[in-house]
Formats: sequence, C-alpha cells, structure tokens
Amino acid sequence: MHITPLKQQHLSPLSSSMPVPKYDRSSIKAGIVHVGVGGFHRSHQAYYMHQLLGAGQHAAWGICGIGIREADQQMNQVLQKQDCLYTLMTQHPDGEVRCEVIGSLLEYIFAVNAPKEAIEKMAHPDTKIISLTITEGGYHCNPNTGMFDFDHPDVQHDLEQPHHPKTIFGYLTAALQLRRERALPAVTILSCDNIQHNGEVARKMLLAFAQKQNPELAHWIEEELSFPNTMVDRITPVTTDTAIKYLKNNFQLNDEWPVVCEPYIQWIIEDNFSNGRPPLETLGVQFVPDVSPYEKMKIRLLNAGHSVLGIPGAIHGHATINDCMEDQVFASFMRQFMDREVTSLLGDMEGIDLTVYKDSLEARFANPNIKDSVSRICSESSAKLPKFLIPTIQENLRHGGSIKYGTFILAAWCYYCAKQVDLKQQEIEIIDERKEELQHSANGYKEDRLSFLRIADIFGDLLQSERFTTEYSKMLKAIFEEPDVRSHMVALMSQGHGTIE
Ligand code: CS2
Repeated sequence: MHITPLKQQHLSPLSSSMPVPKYDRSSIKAGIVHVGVGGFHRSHQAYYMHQLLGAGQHAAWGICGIGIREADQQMNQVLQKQDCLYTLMTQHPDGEVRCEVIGSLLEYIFAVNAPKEAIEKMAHPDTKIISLTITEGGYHCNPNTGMFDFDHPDVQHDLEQPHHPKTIFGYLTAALQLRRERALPAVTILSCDNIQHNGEVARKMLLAFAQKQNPELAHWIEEELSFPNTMVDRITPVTTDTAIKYLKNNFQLNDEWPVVCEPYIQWIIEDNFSNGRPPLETLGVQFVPDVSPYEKMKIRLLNAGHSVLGIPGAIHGHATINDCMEDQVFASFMRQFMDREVTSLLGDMEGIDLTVYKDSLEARFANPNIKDSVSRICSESSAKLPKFLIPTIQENLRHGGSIKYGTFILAAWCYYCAKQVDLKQQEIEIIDERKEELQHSANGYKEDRLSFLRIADIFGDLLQSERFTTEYSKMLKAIFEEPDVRSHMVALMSQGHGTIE
C-alpha cells in the first residue's frame, strides 16, 4: 500500500477522496496571528476561517500560528513537514467519520527558537487580530484575588528580558510596542479560552504587565485595543494513533497530527474589533453585545460537567467521557449536579432553553465515537476547577443553595491527587502543572482533614465556610474509607440515605 504524506503538492490527487482547500493558499494574507495552536484551535477557529476562505473574497483572513512553549516543538515539526495542512475528522454519533483537509493555517512560527520573528509577525501591518488559546492557566491570573501573578518565574523573566519573552504578555507587549512606534493600527486581542469574561481577563492581565514594563504603552493599549469576550465550543479529544491509522487505511494518507472532533460547533463573540473582523456571521457565528451569560452557561455546565464526570470517572476506572455517560449512575449524577446546583445560578438568555441545552450536552458527551479521555478532562484541573466548578459552590454558599455534588467532586479530586490509583489499583497519571503541590497537600489529609483546601489560590474562601468544610470533611472521610466513588454517588443522589449524608 502506497501511503502519501500530507503536503500541498499532494492535495490534488487526494481531492478525489476527501474535500481539500480549493482556494489558492499562496495568495492569502495572515490577518490573524494565533497563539496556542492545539487540537481545539484547529477544530474550531481554523475550521471557521477555512470555510470563509473557501467561500472566496476573504483573502485577508488566513492564520499564522505561533507556539510560545517548549512543548510546541512537536506541533512545529509536524506542521512544517505538512505545509501547515491537517485533516479534520468529524466523528458523528452514528459512526460516520467526515474527513477534510483544512488549509487556513498558512504558516507556523516556533517562537521559542525565533522570538523576533514571532514578535515581528504580531507587529506586521497585515495582522489585524491576535487570537489566543493559551489555556486557563496561561493568563497568570490569581483566581483568588483576580490580580496578575507577578511572582511567576516566567513573568519575572519577561520583565527582565523583553526581547526573549516566555509568556504571552511578554510577546504581546514587545509586538505592541513595535506597532506603536511604527504608527500602525492597533489589533484586537481575541481570547478563546474557557474563562468567564475571557477578553476582560486578557485585558486586565496585559495592562498589569504592560504598566510595570512601560506605562506609556499600557496607556496606548488601554486607548486603542479591543478585547472582545467570546464563548467557544467544540469537543476536541486528544488525537490518538487510531485516528492516524484510520487515515492511512482508508485514504492512504499519512497525516502525523490530524484533529478529531464532534459535529457540534459554536462561537459567540462580542462585536468589538479595533481593526476589522472577518464576516463570521455568514457561517452562523453569533455576534452579541454581551457574551457573559453564554460564557457562564457553557463553562458552568459543559466544562464543569466534564470534570464532574471525569474526576470520579478516573477513580472508578472509566477511560472516556462516553464510558462515564454509559454508566447510569454517572450520567444521573452529572445531570442532577447541573439541575440542582447550576441552573438556578444562570440568568435568562435570549433564545436559550436551558433544558434543551442540558439535553444536548448529555447527547454530546454520550457520542460513542468521540472517545474523549478522562485523562484529558482531568488534566490541569488546578487551573480548570477554579473557573468551572468552585465559583458555583461559592455562589451556592452565598444563596443557601445545594453544594453537595460540587463538594463531592472536590473531595474526590483530593483522593485522586493523594492516591493516584483507580479501583483496580491501576496507576492514574496526573497531568497538572501543579502536580507536586497538589499531591503534597492532598496527602496531608491524615494529619489535617482540610489540608488540600489550604491552597488558597485554587480554593479561595471555601475554607472559611463551615457549612462547606463540614460537608467536605464527611465526604473526604467516606471516600478514603471506601474508594468506590460510584456507591457514594448513588448514596448522595438518594438524598441522605447513604454513607455520606
Ligand atoms: C473540557 C474542554 O478541557 C476540558 O476540561 O471541558 O476542553 C471542552 O471539551 C471544550 O471547552 C469544549 O468546547
């Protein structure tokens, strides 16, 4: 069997078996510079732009990808080899797989080796938008205080060495300084991370950093740049060898890093762009004056729902989110969490029926072909839970609402970090930037039941609530005595007749 590597020059023969870009990629300008090209950017924003380019007349809106972390080296190598092309594999619940080559990513700069090139690209006159998927933790925002974390060693480094930055803020200030000196128009900073008020957070953190480095630049940023808030959505699991083999077997195509995703896609953006924007409304993207209620709904239901399944799922030994959904106890537990602890905190949203939305989340999570691993969901929980789950518990504490489902997940997370094995004694690999700290604090439970909660920038003021700590301690004790989380979930749902209440 002859296998063809994915490259621009091989698109023509491939076009008889799957859709490939029909537009002339060499004539397109990169109006967007995107930092953080991973699976999600490639299944979401790059896919939208690909559709737009395919519709013609939008040649100003290609993408230049930038990787600022050492870990981006692999993406760099693959994309350079493949002329920045990749296959998007959309997995339908009925088993259908739709494959398509995406061409909107025009070039990729591995900034770790070429910081100047990356900064110049951001400062290029063609660049109108700098978009970000740098993960929840990449903003260096202390969730407890809402302030910029100047203590992080990378931030310190960037303040000292502005020409060789490590953080997004170092890159942005270097590039924006050039734009200002060259009297170029400002850009829009478009955050696409799962953070409530993501645009505002990006703005606040950038201004804090710039203020310290160069107050005049900070003033210019404040006056000239816009930071629309956005809500982004498309479940994009980690790419596995199965996907790579599928393309080899079915299309004789060697794509070293395809992207797998669900059919569902959504993007809601505030229409506030400093230097023009692509006409994304033609593709069903919603432009609204205030995105906050939609962001809150998505983060508190979808993202938190994932963690509510994933953390106990890992302890139980479920491998994927759809495995969790097949387990009636897990599925009901998650739905009850949504119904009893989240729904009442979400305001009215025009055109949204929350019951329909929650039903659709259940169906999306249950898609048997998406195989989204619980390890992806549990990864970086130290950055996710302060955004996805802890604010829900805090709000419920303020309003006297139910907290038991959310609290159970935090107790289960402590167990997960302390023990790192599932029920069959299989090792659980913790993927988290703060892994050691989490393990250490979680293991302190023997001497101090509340030790885990003492990581203040994760758990905020939860420790101060007696109602919360009482409930948490009971649950923690129960889980450490009997790690069969599923039985506790059953007990918890039967309202007070089980081991925990
Ligand atoms: C997930 C998200 O990382 C997570 O824990 O909840 O990546 C989720 O799949 C996306 O936000 C879906 O839009």
